[in-house]
This record gives sequence, structure tokens and C-alpha cells, in this order.
Amino acid sequence: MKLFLAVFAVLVAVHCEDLFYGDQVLRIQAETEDHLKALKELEDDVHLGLDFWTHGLSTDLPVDIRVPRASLYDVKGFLTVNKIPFTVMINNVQDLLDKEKAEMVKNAAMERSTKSFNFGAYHSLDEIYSFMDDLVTSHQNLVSKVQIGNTYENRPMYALKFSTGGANRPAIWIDAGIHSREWVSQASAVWISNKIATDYGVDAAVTALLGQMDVYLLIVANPDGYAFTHSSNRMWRKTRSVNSGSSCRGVDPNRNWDAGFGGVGASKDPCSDSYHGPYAHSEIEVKNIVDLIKSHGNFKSFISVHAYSQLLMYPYGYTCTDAPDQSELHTVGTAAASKLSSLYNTRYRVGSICKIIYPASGGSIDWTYDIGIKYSFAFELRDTGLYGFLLPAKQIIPTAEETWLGLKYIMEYVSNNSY
Ligand code: BPX
Ligand code: ZN
Repeated sequence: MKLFLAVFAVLVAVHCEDLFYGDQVLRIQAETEDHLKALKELEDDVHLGLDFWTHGLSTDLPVDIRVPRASLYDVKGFLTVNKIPFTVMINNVQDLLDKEKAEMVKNAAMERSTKSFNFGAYHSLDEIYSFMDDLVTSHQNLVSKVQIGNTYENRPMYALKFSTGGANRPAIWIDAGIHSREWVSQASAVWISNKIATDYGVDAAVTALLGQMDVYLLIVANPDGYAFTHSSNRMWRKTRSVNSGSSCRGVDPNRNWDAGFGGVGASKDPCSDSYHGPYAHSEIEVKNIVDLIKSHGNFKSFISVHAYSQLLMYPYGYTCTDAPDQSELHTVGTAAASKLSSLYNTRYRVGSICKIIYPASGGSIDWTYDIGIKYSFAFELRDTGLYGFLLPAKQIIPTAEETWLGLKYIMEYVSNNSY
């Protein structure tokens, strides 16, 4: 009976889900300008249905592309003819997804029977929201839940607020999961929320920090997208809003901010994964954050957590011109990355968005920087291209632990330099 139910559940779950049987992720290393031009051709060929996991528009960064099974022959042929070196990074995407789902099901049963929360597992939106309620209940003197608004599909957006009192204290903002498929980002934020709550009163630095400043942590910045990655398409990145005049849904919420909006590194095609949307702040999820930041008016730092590539970035993305505070941000970022690396020797690169990945307009940290929040940073967590967005759950806790060291460094620096 149990087996029957399990098989039935899998069949039902599979029924409405996008599947990726035989899809591969290729890691491509362009070596010449001609190679880059050829890759651009690939990207523009919509019929191939390619999903660019990274966009290394230079010869020093590899490009990872999920290639649907039906396009593998053509794409590999194209790369071979053009003498562009590549390796198979993931041999069968669906295998990893099946493994990931099976682990989640097993873990959920374990959590139910032991009435515990496993930080080393991936969780659904509902599970994360109920974890947040439990955290608030068990740390009422420190943690509260702030509903910053609702999503396009009317889900609530909750930020955790860590505060020891005071009126509108200077504050630090951290968000994760603005791109829904970057699961280790939400999962690390869950671990970090618990770390802040349990370290308060124990770790002197955290205690001192929270004596002066508030911390806001938005664990799931794109709840509709996140729910969709669980129900329908694990590879979903954008919001879920309907685009008028197109059958493609969603806007890239990290191209939708009013900072060089509609410029370089964003697409005007609603079917693109980097579609900037019809106008700045068109996405209610973005607007909700914008309104909170503006009405609060006292944020000193804004940190956005993504995955993957192991980068610590600061503005700008919409231009390769140096930000006025470039040298200070670089110094702080480098020190934070070195703290991060000290735990497991994970290598990070530090620099401006434009210079270390690609020009990208309409990003959140460019907007916060330009309204005067100097300490604006973005993390790209693990890995550098073994699993990409499909990082095994085993790596959640190590990733969160090391990220916390980097974050804590930035937070301490901010609290020592904001008065
Ligand atoms: C991160 C912050 C500000 C501007 C750009 C980024 C890089 C991020 C993006 O393209 O928005 C890369 C990623 O996290 O989406 C991972 N990716 O799909 O390449
Ligand atoms: Zn991202």
C-alpha cells in the first residue's frame, strides 16, 4: 500500500512537471573572439531551446548551457565544427532532479516523524514559511516577521526582522532567492536566519551588532517563482507575471530595478530569461522591496544572495565605469571573501558586476547604491560549475557556514563605519 501510494504520488507529481530527460549541461570554454561570436549565434537561435546557466561573455569565463536532448546533436556538432572546446558538465539533468526530489520526500517524512527541521535539506515555500513562524516563536525578543506585501499570485512576502529595540535603527538588508532556481541561496538564508537568532547573546560580535543595528532578511524574494520550481519547472528563474502580447510569462526581477533600466545585459523579449519587463519596478515583488527600503529610509547596507559562480560583487552592473566608492567596496569585499574562504578554502572572485561577470542593467544593488546605500553587494554562492543550480543538499550547510563568515564581516564593517 505504501509503495503504491509512493508510486502514485510520483506519477501525479511528474504529470504536470517539465521534464529534462537526456538534457545535458555543457561547459564551453571560448578561447578566441571567433568562438565568442559563434556562441552569440547559438544564443540567438531560439529554436535550439538553450538555457544559458552562465553568460561568460569573455574568454576567461566558461559558459554553461543546458541543452535540450533534441538539440544535443546540433549543438555538439556546431561546437566541434567551430573548434570550441567543451565538456559535459551534467550528463542527464533529469537524473539529478529525480535524486533531488527523492531526497526531499525522504527528508520531509523524517522531519515529520522527528518534529525537527533539517537545515541540510531543500524545502518548499510552505515549509520555509512555517520554519519562519517557529523561529519567531522561539526568539520573540529578537525576531519578528514583517509582511512587505504580496506577490503577483497573491502569496505573502515575509522578511524576518532581527531587532533588539530602538526606533528605526540603521539597518542591513539581505535578500535571497530573487532568482527562484538558485536554491542554495534560499536554503543558506534559512540557515543564516537561525544562526543570527541563536548567536545573539552568545557570539560577542553578533550581539554588539544587534545592539546598534537591525537586520532584515528576506529568505524568499521571489515566492511565486520558487513555488513554481517545486511544482512545475525546476529551472524557472523569473517572476510569474503575465506579459501582455506574449504567451511567455515572467520578468527577470534582477533586471527590473530603476538603475540603467532597459540597458545593457537585459532583454526586451518577454520569452528571455533576462527580460527586463515593461517598465522599472513593474514586478510587484520588486516594488514591495523598493517601497520598504524607501519608507524605512535608514538602510546602510543591501546584500543580495544568488547562486552560482562564487563571486562577491559590488556596483555597477549597468556600466563598467567605476563606482565612486569602488576602492573601499573592493577592500571590504576582498576581506569578506577571505573570511569566507578561510573555512573550506572555497575560492571567490571579487569585483564590480560589470567587470567580473557581465554588463547587467536593472539590478537591485545598482539601484540601492544609487539611492545612497553605499554598502551594496551581491553574492554568487557555490559552486563553479560541477552542479550549478542543482547543488546537492549535502553542500547547503557548508555553503551557508562559509557565506555567513563573509556576511558577518561586511555587517561588522558596516556597523563600525555608518555613524
Ligand atoms: C548579480 C547581481 C547583480 C547583477 C547581476 C548578477 C548576476 C546574476 C544575474 O544575471 O542576475 C547571475 C545569476 O545569479 O542569475 C546566475 N545566473 O543565472 O547566471
Ligand atoms: Zn541570480
